[in-house]
Amino acid sequence: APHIGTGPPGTGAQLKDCKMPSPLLVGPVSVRLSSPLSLEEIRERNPLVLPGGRYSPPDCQPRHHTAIVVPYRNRQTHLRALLYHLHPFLQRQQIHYSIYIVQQWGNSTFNRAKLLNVGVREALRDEDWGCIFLHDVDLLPENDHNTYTCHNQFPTHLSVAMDKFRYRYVCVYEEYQCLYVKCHLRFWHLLVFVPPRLPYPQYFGGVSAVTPEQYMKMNGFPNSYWGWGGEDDDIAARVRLSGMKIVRPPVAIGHYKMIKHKGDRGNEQNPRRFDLLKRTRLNWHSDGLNSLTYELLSKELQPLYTNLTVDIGDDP
Ligand code: UD2
Ligand code: MN
Repeated sequence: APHIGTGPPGTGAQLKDCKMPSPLLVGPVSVRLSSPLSLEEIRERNPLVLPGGRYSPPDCQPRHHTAIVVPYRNRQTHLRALLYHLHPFLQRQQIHYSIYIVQQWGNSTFNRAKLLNVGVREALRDEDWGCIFLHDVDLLPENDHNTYTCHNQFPTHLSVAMDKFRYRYVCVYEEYQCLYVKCHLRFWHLLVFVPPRLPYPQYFGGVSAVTPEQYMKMNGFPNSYWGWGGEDDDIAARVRLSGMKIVRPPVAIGHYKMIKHKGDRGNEQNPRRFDLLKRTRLNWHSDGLNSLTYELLSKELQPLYTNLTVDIGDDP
């Protein structure tokens, strides 16, 4: 379908389709976090980014239209690091994109998946995005061959190799399902490989992507996971339950730097996550996009991102 929306100034002119792959790609980049710049400095370095954090390549017609949705509360320095790295990264890929920061209002328990639902719905009000990225604020892509576009059939999981795990692939063989067990200690991750077609959730946290069609098919994401953990496995289970599978880039390009951090106040481990996960099969039809309620308190077009402040309620 032809893209309808707000292009860059002067879209009236006939532009040639952007080349694929983009000639601007540089491959691996070293991501350093030493001195994060101010928002003003980041803005100066990205003069073609429009208010709301929108961008479209100035000299070719983009083939891809991607909204980046970031669940967020109180991570200022991470946000700056993300904007600093992501804007040039996406511009080198010559895609038309916009960055949405979905900020949970108030002190209620954090709910990542519900914020993602809000972000998807609000982003689709703005434009007919072909692809929606679900992006943690603290993950920085380290190779621009990892394109921020969607697979037309299946949801994509992008952050397959993180520095924290010495870039070990979370799923070594595509044909093997990967059971990702999060242990009681916050940063202990145990990898167990199981034969295909067993009913285990696949790892889908960090950075992942869906088309609007894929999103509708899986009834979006759960609204019922308050606090840390479980929601990513629920989303992975929905992918499978709705008849899809997860696709991934090769390990060599799915590299991410994970900003080190402690647990946040208001996002304590969710003790109900194991019980909830047992019921995904029963609940995914009724808990998700079709049961989403929230109040959008404000929508601001900041220079480098669109800020959505939202009241999503509290853990009942
Ligand atoms: C893992 C997953 C993450 C999510 C989480 C469990 C990876 C790489 N990431 O991350 O996708 O499934 O476990 O919920 O596997 N956030 C805020 N403010 C807060 C709390 C969270 O902005 O107070 C946002 C922020 O975008 C952050 C994300 O939520 O990156 C995930 O929270 P986390 O970073 O505390 O969780 P982590 O690193 O264990
Ligand atoms: Mn994190």
